[in-house]
Amino acid sequence: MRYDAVVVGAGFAGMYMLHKLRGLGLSVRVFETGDGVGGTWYWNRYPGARCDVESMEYSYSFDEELQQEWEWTQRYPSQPEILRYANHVADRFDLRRDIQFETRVTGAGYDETANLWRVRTDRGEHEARYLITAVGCLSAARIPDFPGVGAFRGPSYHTGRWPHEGVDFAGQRVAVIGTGSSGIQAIPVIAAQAEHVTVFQRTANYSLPAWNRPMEPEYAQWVKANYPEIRTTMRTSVNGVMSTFNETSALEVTEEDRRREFETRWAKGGASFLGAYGDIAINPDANELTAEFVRAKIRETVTDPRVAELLAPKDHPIGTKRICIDTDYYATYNRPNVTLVDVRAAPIEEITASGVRTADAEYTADMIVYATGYDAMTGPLLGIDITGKGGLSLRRKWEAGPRTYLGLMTAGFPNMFTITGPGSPSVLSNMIVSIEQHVDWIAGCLERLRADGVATIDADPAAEDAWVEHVNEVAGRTLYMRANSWYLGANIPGKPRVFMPYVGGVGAYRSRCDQITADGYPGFVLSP
Ligand code: NA7
Repeated sequence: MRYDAVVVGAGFAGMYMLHKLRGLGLSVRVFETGDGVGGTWYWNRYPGARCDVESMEYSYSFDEELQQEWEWTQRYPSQPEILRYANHVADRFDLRRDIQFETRVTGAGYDETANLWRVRTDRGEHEARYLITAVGCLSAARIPDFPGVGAFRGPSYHTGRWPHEGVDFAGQRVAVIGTGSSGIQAIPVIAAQAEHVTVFQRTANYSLPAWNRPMEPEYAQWVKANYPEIRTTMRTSVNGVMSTFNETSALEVTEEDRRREFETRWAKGGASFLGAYGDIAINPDANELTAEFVRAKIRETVTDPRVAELLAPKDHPIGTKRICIDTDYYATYNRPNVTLVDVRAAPIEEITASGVRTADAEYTADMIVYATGYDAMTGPLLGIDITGKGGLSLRRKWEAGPRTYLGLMTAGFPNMFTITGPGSPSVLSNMIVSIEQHVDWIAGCLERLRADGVATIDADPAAEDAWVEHVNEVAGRTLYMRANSWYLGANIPGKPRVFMPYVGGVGAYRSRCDQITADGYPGFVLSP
């Protein structure tokens, strides 16, 4: 079949892109691997899965009635609630009729002569003028290649591919590998049900309390009444959220003032803690003061000093790996049925038929939960065999790391857009804010191309080089480069060490994109 646009993925990005393109009168087909909408929130059904952005902010802003009618029940939305919301949006805007579920896009090649994308799926081929990827940044789930992964006798699960029917942990000895956001959310919930949980930690992570609670109706009402200003604040902020970012340096205030500020933000809960001072992300001393406050909280909470020391992160500055937001994470280690194993000291050597063997011990388990993360940002895109002009493959082009202009296009792949691609602020922000901005920009661009009779748009290689350099330069001014994070691809052996997201902030990024539109798309090559 031939369409004006093919969109890959029916998560929040793909759904909104479909809605916008329909509004332009384009014929659109969305292909989605899962059998429902929701993307990340469709796949991540592990116990405790919850968004780390507050619900009133983690929602679409494009439709006034939608944002007024939907009622969130908790301060931080749980996975089932977000999935209900995604389904509500799909129903409300009648999206499903243009989404083909249970269909994986396996490849796409640009046909220069016909100026068309030929899109291959596991259920047939299609053609489209525009190819728009809405594949998510954290959707290529990854289990490390431990020897013996297949040898384990019991069931094993990756948090990002959780069975829809759920998992019963009662009476089970569960091994959990990984202590990123997913592990930190799942461990307390699993520990409350299982006979025993053994947590395998390679890197201690900083986690802040969520203090999740039912939504206060007055608060929801206040936000709804003030959405126009609130959404503007979010869109022009650094991270796409409403919370206040204090510009003062942590080093300019007295110890007493600092403690008060940290305590206030800690008591409030959530990631706004990191907005306490303007230099936490850039000044090592300011960062260390912040990190030490969190370590002290961990030591206060965890009763066994040896365990507390293992949990207190020391090898990377706070905020340089995605901050975790938890419910009872550290206190869970006070339970008699939870054991922490340091696999930095003695790495996992093998998964055996009966459990996990590290360099110095063997741990028996009935189940293994892999909370081991993703091939982030590039993984989902390079999982598709994409070829551009002259048969250039994206895998080849990005061999030494992703290269994009604004995270929106990559030179040599005309009429292909990436929503929240590498080089955009996406994963450093409230994803929905970034998604809406990208979708609006792309839709505006397509409308303009049509009006001006432009047949192809491509990124100019020189503009792309300059953007990649700028992304690196801005990241280099921060402490982000000091952590072995998935932002840098460091979690995947052999992946090029390139800082993938843009740390300049969603507000600055938006202004730049808007300016480019206003100036007639400098940095892009338009052909009639
Ligand atoms: P993350 O944050 O990538 O966490 C993965 C965890 O798995 C992390 O603790 C890793 O340790 C650990 N891991 C990965 N490979 C290994 C091996 N080989 N041995 C031991 N431990 C390992 O993924 P999440 O799913 O938790 O969160 C992803 C994002 O989703 C999150 O940032 C939020 O944005 C939402 P490491 O730190 O690499 O030493």
